[in-house]
Amino acid sequence: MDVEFVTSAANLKGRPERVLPEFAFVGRSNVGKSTLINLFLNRKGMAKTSGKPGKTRLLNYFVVDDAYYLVDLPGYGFAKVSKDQRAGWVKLMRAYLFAADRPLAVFQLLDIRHRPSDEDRKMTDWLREAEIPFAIATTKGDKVPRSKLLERFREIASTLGLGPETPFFPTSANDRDSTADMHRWVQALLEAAEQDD
Ligand SMILES: Nc1nc2c(ncn2[C@@H]2O[C@H](COP(=O)(O)OP(=O)(O)OP(=O)(O)O)[C@@H](O)[C@H]2O)c(=O)[nH]1
Ligand SMILES: [Mg+2]
Repeated sequence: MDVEFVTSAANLKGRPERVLPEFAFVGRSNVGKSTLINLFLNRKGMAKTSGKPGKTRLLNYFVVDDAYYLVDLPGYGFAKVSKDQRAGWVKLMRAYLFAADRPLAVFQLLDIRHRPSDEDRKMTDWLREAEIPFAIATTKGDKVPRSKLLERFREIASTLGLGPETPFFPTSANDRDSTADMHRWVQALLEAAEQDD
């Protein structure tokens, strides 16, 4: 897999000039977006990760195999933000998700250990409203015993009102194979998009 960092955009105007299908990663701060992007790309330091929430504040673009972008989006639910920062985030996210050339699909990340927050639910509602295909990717699978996984998935699905049509990708940063199904989903969407052209 050929991967390159392209650019960090503070707004829609800052998106890369070259238009390619985009797969965006959304989720609360610290959920593990940057970590999962690195795992998916098999590149350790590609997306900057941090123990402190709020690390990713821009739209960070990575190009994969000259074919599509992965976009690391700023997280939400970070307590230490001002009203203005929060409003700026909402504006940027909605502009991005509802743009004419919006992402081809979105991975919404959820920490497997926690019940989705009100903000997670709002994000799912936006994705439905924008009619963007989305999948749930759970993170930090290593922190939950296998015997509890099914229970965790059920709670997530019921809290967010997800039906069986929503793909569910359980991942764990210590298990690179856990992104295999995400790769397959990306390829399937790219092929379907090509046929639509
Ligand atoms: N144990 C474990 N820790 C993880 C996993 N995924 C992420 N982490 C840790 O969670 C913390 C946050 O990860 P990031 O990838 O920086 O989170 P982020 O969602 O990009 O955060 P922001 O950029 O602040 O929005 C880091 O300390 C990671 O090492 C996982 O699957 N298992
Ligand atoms: Mg990040």
